[in-house]
Amino acid sequence: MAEEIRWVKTHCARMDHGGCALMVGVKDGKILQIKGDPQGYLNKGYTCYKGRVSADRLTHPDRLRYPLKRAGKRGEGKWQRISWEEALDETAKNLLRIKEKYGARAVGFGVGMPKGLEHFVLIRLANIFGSPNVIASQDVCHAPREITGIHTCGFYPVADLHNPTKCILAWGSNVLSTNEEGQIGSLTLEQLKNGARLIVVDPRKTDLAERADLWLQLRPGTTQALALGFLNVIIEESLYDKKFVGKHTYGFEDLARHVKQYTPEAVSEITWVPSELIRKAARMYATAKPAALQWGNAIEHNINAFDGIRSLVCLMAICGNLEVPGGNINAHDPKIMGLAEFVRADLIPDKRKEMISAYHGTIPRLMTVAPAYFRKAVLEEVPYPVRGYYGMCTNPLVAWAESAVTHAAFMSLDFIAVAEIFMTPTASLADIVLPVAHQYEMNDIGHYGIGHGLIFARPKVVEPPEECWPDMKIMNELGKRISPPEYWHDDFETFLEDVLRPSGLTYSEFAAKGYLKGPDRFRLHEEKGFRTPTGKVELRLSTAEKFKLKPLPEFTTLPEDEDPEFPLILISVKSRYYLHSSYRWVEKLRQKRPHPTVEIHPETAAAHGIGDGDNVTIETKYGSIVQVAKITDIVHPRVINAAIGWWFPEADAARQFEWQKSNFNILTSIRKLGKEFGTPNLKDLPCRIRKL
Ligand SMILES: Nc1nc2c(c(=O)[nH]1)N[C@H]1C(S)=C(S)[C@@H](COP(=O)(O)OP(=O)(O)OC[C@H]3O[C@@H](n4cnc5c(=O)[nH]c(N)nc54)[C@H](O)[C@@H]3O)O[C@H]1N2
Ligand SMILES: Nc1nc2c(c(=O)[nH]1)N[C@H]1C(S)=C(S)[C@@H](COP(=O)(O)OP(=O)(O)OC[C@H]3O[C@@H](n4cnc5c(=O)[nH]c(N)nc54)[C@H](O)[C@@H]3O)O[C@H]1N2
Ligand code: SF4
Ligand SMILES: [Mo]
Repeated sequence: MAEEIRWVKTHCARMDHGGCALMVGVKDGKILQIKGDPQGYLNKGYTCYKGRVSADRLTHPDRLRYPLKRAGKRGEGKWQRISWEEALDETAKNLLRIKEKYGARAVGFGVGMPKGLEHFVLIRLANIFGSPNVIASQDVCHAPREITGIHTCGFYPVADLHNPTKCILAWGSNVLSTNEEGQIGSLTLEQLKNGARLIVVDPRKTDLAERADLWLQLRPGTTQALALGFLNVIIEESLYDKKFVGKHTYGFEDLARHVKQYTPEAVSEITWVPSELIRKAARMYATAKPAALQWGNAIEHNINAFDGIRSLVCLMAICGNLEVPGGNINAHDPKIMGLAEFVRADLIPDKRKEMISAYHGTIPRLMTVAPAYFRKAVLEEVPYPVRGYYGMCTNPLVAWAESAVTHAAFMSLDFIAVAEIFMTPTASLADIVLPVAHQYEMNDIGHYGIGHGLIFARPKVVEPPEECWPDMKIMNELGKRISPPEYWHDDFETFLEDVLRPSGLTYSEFAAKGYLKGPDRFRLHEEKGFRTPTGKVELRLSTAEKFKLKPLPEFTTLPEDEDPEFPLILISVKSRYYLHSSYRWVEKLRQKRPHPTVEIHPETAAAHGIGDGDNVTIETKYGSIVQVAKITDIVHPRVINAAIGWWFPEADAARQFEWQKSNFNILTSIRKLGKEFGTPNLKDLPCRIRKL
C-alpha cells in the first residue's frame, strides 16, 4: 500500500545563505512539496520560489552518482567509474605524495560560500593534515565586513531586524532578492509595515529602492566617499550621540578634523548623489533612534573595501547605534562548541605566519587565503610551490576573478580532487570527482560560524541516491587516510553531536527544537567597553602603525581609473533564481532565467543601436563576453548590470561547458588587489558594449 504524505520540518539551505524553516512533504521516499513553516524564526511562513523548487536539485538525470577518475587528458571530459575505496585511496596517495615532496602547505583546501557544517570540517581537515592554506572566497564575501568590524569595534555588527527599528539604511544590499546571511527579506518588509523609514544606497533601482523614502543612486565604487560625506554632515550639524562618543570612542577629534574635507558638495562630485540628498539622508539616519545599517556584499567588491567599511562602522558608532536593539548588534552564540576547538586551530599555531597570505601582508585575523594569492603560488611559486588541491562547494573557474588565470592554475596543478553534486567547469578539470549528498539528504547544521548568533537544524528528509556521500563523510574517511586517524570519528555524524554537546542537546533533540539562539545582550559596552586595544570604538585605529593599516578611513581613488575607451561602468547583482554559478541545470529555475542578461538603460541602448533581446558583447580591458540585452531604466545611463555565474551545463564538457562565453569573471582582473584582504575589483569596472 502506498505511503501517506509525511511532513518533515527542516531548514532551507544551499540556495542562498539559507534559514527559512520549511515543511517538506515526502511520499514513497520522494519529496513532493515544500512550503514555509509558519513557526519559522526568520521567515514566519515565507519562502521564495527557489526554496520551493529546491528538491529538483536532487533528481536531475545528470547528477553525479558515482566516484569518477579522469580517463583522458585533463579537462578532456573522459571519465572512468571507480569505487569509493579507490577514489579515497587515490586522493590520499596523491595528497601524501605532494606533502612528502613539498610539505603539507603545498596542498590547498578549497571551499566557496559557506553552505553547511562541512565548511568547518574542511578547515579541520587542512589543520590536521598540516596545511595552513584554506582557499576561500572570503576576500569578496563577508571577511572584509567581519574583520574590519572586529578591528574597529571588536565585533561584527549585524543589523538587528528582530527588534523594532526606526530606520533601515540599506547600503549595497539587495536583501529582498538575496536574503543575505539569513536576513530574510520578509524581516525588512515587516519593519517597513511597522513604520520604519528606509534609505537605499544602490546604483540600481532595486525592489527595495522602489519602496525607499530616500534612494541614493551612487556612482558604483564610491561607497567610501559617500559614507565620509554622511560623517561630515552628522558631525558638522552636531547630530551625533555625544554621550556615546564621549565615553566609548577613540579618536573622535581626529575623525572630525579629517572628514571636514568631505563636504556634501565635494562628495557629490565623486558619487553623483545630489548634495541636498546626502544631507537629507545623513540627517534621517542620525536622528532616527535606533537605526539599523543593513550593508551588503557590494561594498566589499572592490580594492577600497576596507575604507568603505571602516567609514560605515564609524557611522553606526557615532550615531549611537552599536549594541542597541534595532541597531547593529553583536550577536552572541548559543552554548555550542567554539569554532577554534571544532577546527582544531591548536594544531597549527603558526598558521598566520605560514599561510600563503603572510607573504602578502593581509590584515590580521583573516585566516583564509585569497584566491588571487593561491593562484600566484600555483603559477609562480610565490611564496612557495603549491601543487595539490582538494575542493568542495565551490566552482572557481566561474566564481573567481580573472577566470583565465584560474584555468591556467588548475591546468598546472599536479593533482585536483573535487567533491560536487554536478559536473561543473571546475570539476571537469579534476583528476578525481566525488559525488556528494545534498540538502535534504543528510543531517546538517546551518549558520554555524556565521556570526548571527543562531544555528539551524537541517535534518535529513530523504536518502541520497546511489553512491552519493555527504561531504562530511567523505572528509571523515579521507582524514583517516591522510592524517592521524584518532582525530576522526567512526561515524561522521559525531561532528554534529560535537557542535551541540555544550548545549546539552543531542542532534535529534536539536532537530525537534529547530534552532538554537544565543542570548540577547545589548549595551554590553556600558559594563565592559569594547573588545579593542583601547576598549573603545576605534574611529582612529590604535593598531594602524603596528598592522600597517590606515588610521582613518579615506577616499583615495575610484577602484579603476577612468578610461575614455571604456566609458560605461559595469556592475553585477546576484540573481534571485540562482546561487552564484549553481543550478543552471535545474529546469524550473532555468525557465525563469534562461540566458545571462545585461541590463542597459534605454538611452544607452539606443545610442549603441541595441534592442531588447539582442546579443551584446561586453568588454573591459581584461576580456570580453556575450550576454543578452535587457533594456531597462532601473540602471543609470552610464552603468550596465551584467549577470554573474554563467556557464552552460547543456554544452560540451570537453570544453568546460563554455566557461568563457558569458562568464562575468572573464571581465575581471587580479592585477590590482586591495591590500587588506587581497580583494579584486569585481564591480565598478570601466567597460564598453556593442551589438554582436
Ligand atoms: N564577478 C563576481 N564574482 C563573484 C561574486 C560576484 O558578485 N561577482 N560573488 C562572490 C561571492 S560573494 C561568493 S560567496 C563566491 C561564491 O563562489 P562559489 O561558492 O564557488 O560558488 P557557488 O556557485 O555558490 O558554489 C559552487 C559549487 O558548489 C556546488 N555545491 C552546492 N552544494 C554543494 C554541496 O553540498 N557539496 C558540494 N561538494 N558541492 C556543492 C554547486 O554545484 C556549485 O558548483 O563567488 C564570488 N565571485
Ligand atoms: N538569490 C541569491 N541569493 C544569494 C546569493 C545568490 O547568488 N543568489 N548569494 C549569497 C551570497 S554568497 C552573498 S555574499 C549575498 C550577497 O547579497 P547582497 O549583499 O544583496 O549582494 P549583491 O547582489 O552582490 O549586491 C547587492 C546590491 O549592491 C548593488 N551595487 C552594485 N554595485 C554597487 C556599488 O558600487 N555600491 C553600492 N553601494 N551598491 C552596489 C547592486 O545593485 C545590488 O542591489 O547573497 C546571498 N544570497
Ligand atoms: S529565501 Fe533563501 S532560505 Fe528562504 S526559501 Fe528562499 S532560498 Fe530558501
Ligand atoms: Mo558571498
